[in-house]
Amino acid sequence: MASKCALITGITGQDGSYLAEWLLGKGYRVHGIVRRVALEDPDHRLSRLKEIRGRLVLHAASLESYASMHRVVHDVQPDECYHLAAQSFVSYSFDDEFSTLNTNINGTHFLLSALKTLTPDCRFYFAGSSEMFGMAETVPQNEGTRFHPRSSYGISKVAGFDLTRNYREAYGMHACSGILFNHESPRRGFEFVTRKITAGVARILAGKSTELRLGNLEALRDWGHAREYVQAMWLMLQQAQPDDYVVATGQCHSVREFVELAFSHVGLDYTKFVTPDPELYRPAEVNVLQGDASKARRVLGWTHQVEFADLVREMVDADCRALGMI
Ligand code: G4F
Repeated sequence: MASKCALITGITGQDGSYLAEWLLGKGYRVHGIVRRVALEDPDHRLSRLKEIRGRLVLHAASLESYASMHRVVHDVQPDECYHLAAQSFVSYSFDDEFSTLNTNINGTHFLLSALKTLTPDCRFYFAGSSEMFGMAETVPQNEGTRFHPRSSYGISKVAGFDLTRNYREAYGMHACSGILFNHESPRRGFEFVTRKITAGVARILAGKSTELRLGNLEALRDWGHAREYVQAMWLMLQQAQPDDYVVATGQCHSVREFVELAFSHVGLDYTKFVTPDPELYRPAEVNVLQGDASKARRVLGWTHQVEFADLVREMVDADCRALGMI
């Protein structure tokens, strides 16, 4: 039997790179959609893919253009499509609501529409987010918890979730959403708080910096390891029936706990280096996110393995290693 073909949007990011590795390991032919600038600056923009670059087929295309999505789907004829690309930084979505809504909602819609027209049997994964829960009524949150997004990013993800469910119900597509809680790794972008902290710790240890400016330290998040979360995406598309799943560890910690552990791992006291910066507070914060992944555990057989403290230590070690500190 011929190997399956997967198409990944957002393949250059943290999740895309782990997912591509996972699918290659399963014998898939893996295609990815990237921005044209990424192909022109591969050392920088394709850095997470450097080990596997020769085994991937990359297509330059824009999520903002239906014609370009149509062309890629037509050329690739995927069996499975993982739609991970998005403007995914919540803070930035307050600075530019228009481009966040435009890219995230239209990108999902264009892709679903192209798949429905050209490859209606293709299985589709949408990267939903715990940000959809926002100011949630209950803790922990599961698939039945009402959405109350607190940013245009969260709103765009609710729209993508609804589009995905609608294509499933209206056109019979095997379309699933993963409602993933925060997931991190040494490949995380520097704009997100976990990597900002671990990179900051390494710079302070290396004598390249003396302070780390942070916003709300009391926010609570459910942090897992991204390498494990992409396996849940794949499992969703292997089920006979399409459905939506929360993916989370079920444990939550404050940003302050993350900071304290990251600094203490290298023998530093965070109170000497962390400076609160009101500019970094969000106009509307999501205070508590904690997921209940019992459905994913029951149906997919998925459960997290990497615990919070190990995740923090792995990220700090990786950033220290990159600066030659260990
Ligand atoms: O790391 P963050 O920027 O992640 P956030 O907003 O929770 O969103 C991430 O996870 C979502 C899944 O739930 C994804 F959908 C989304 O795409 C993204 O990957 O911020 C985490 C918390 C926030 O409460 C924020 O206010 O950290 C707080 N924080 C405190 N100081 C900070 C900072 N966040 C950032 N980015 N930078 C700070 O200096």
